[in-house]
Amino acid sequence: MKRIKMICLSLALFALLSSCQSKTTSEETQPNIVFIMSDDHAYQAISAYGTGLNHTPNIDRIAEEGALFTRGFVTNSICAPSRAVMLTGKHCHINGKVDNINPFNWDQDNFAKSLQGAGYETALIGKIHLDGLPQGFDYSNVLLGQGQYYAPQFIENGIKKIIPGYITQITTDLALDWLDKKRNKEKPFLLLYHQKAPHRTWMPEERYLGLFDTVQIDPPSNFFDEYKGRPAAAKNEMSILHDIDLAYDLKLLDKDGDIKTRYRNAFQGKYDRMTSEQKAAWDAYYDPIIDEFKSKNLEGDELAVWKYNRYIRDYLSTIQSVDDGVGEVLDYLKENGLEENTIVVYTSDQGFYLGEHGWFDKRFMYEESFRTPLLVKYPKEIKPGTIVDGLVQNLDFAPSFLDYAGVDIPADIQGESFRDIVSGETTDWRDAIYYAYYEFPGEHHVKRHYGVRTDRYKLMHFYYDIDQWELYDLEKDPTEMNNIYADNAYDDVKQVMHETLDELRIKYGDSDEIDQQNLDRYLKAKNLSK
Ligand code: SGN
Ligand code: CA
Repeated sequence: MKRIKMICLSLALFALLSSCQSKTTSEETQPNIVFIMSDDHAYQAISAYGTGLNHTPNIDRIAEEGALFTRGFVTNSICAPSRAVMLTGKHCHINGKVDNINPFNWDQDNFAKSLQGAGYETALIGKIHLDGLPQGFDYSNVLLGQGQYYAPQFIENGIKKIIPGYITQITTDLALDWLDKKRNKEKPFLLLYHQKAPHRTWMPEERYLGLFDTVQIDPPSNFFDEYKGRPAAAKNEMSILHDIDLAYDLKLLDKDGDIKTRYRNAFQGKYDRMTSEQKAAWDAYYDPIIDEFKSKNLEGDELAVWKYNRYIRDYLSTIQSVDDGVGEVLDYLKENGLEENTIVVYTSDQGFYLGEHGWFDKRFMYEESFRTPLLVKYPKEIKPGTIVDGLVQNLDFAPSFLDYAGVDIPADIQGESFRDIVSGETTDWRDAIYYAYYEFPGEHHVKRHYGVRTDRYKLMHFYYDIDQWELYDLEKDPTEMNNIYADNAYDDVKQVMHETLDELRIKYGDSDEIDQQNLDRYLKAKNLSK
């Protein structure tokens, strides 16, 4: 009798232990998901990535308590398409949102709709940059288009209103308000908390004006790139020296009107949104900089480095407010007993150039804009300090969230759940990723291109009004200065990379015909002909 009791006890214990270790997600344990996305936040500007540019203690907490992805990428380095990929788990040429111009079809499936159908309470707060009433969300309070740093216009469940204050704090307050007061606390929740910052025109919050002024920041080693062997990189409008606007981007809106620039009036409109107190703080900071600029008469390299410093200081200052918001949300989860069962993700809609190749902006498949920061924590399942080196893309968010929630992943989703590589359950993962960028002719003049990246190599094809292939050995040339496409020593690599690219285009259903249709649609929307 005693023996039978012992066996029963052991069996019960075994069943309990194996249920704890299994990855299945039952309804009672469905995790909450807080998906934080900022806009144009380069991984180089997150201290967890170790570049030393700035200090982001709250974003870093996510990696300390969870996982840091060292190879997070997008499929198309531009805002609205990136968000469409994130929502649908499908490449742009499949979900239809290939550029910032044509509309997004909200009627198609997205992972928020699936989670809603599975009993989740869902909300979307902040920037989404996809026109139309968001579908899949019980509550939405989104920015109108790009949004404004000061006194931004929001659309709450379809109704527009201007909210006074600074955009990043407002977005955080709205997120906290939904978490605390608006959601149904009986249900698991999905919160998309999406910041506009640090998007152009990098307007800092009053309290962070001048935060980086005590340090001289050196531009990256390839800041004075001459684009040898890379004609597509040579022809665009992303140069800090030539294209950044003194008034619009660098805030040199002098009261005398001496500094006349192409976008001065546009920046005046942004400045005019501030209250008189905000303007006073702003002027107290920028007026002496304007005087300094006028008195120095800088030229050439000196001017380029000066502009770089103005740009990077404002950019980093806007990130400090984003980091504060992350801290407030993490604290809320902790203080309300939600920490253990909540997945928190921090990412950006793509990366950004912080002076690499002499640029600001993104769009290219070169590393700094192709890559995006990605940090994920989920105390129940992810060990603190986990490093994930697999090639992950924004394509993988939708299936991963559904997987964590124990909801079926629709068969037509093209991404893959990263859940098992994060937990360490498997190392079996893809070895190549596909990229395509379409917005040309367009702002910043980055040519249409597509390509493939493996762990070590990258092959890209620029087309439309150019026919240029580029190949990089990322191990030997991490800053992509040396196009080795014509180097015979890499003939074998080139062949394998071409084959891999062809395979991926077939796998993801991309083709020249589909591209032509998208091109026609784009040119029509922009009233252009080839
Ligand atoms: C705006 C910016 C561009 C930026 C695009 C796309 N100009 O048009 O510099 O490349 O957005 O950015 S601005 O004068 O309006 O700031 S995206 O992240 O939204 O795709
Ligand atoms: Ca963006």
